[in-house]
Amino acid sequence: MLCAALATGGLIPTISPADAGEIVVPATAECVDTNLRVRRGQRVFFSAIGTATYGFEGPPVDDSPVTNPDGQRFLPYVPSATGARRPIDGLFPIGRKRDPFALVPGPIGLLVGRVTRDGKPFPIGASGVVAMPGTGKLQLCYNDVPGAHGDNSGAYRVAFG
Ligand SMILES: [Ca+2]
Repeated sequence: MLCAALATGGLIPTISPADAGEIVVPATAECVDTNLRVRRGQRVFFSAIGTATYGFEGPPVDDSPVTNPDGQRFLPYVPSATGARRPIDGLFPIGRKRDPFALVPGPIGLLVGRVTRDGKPFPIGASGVVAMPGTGKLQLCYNDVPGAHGDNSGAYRVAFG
């Protein structure tokens, strides 16, 4: 009883500092293992950087946009309705592309997690604390349609703790 009381006494279960780590998530790999074992309800902090691409997209984009871990997309120029591409110094945001068939139905390129191979993928994004939906080994994934990761490029670097 005492243990149960302690477990529900308002303490937020987090992972041990010793289990904190960093991993590269290539966009070509559907998911990669973190070697972090988590428990359901445990809160894990994530911070992700980097850019990747999900493959060629037809009109009106007609190019291979770059994504960030929040699933925002960018082009290295300013597109126009006429097809003209005005060069810029940096990246031009073109919004998210929601795909109902992606690992997580939602933005392509989003950083996604799942607990064990068979777990249901859940959104993470670029930064934040996420309560783990299950118990087991945590995997991190690039949100794309399963089987469609082969034409991707780039990677996200993800710190967790
Ligand atoms: Ca793809």
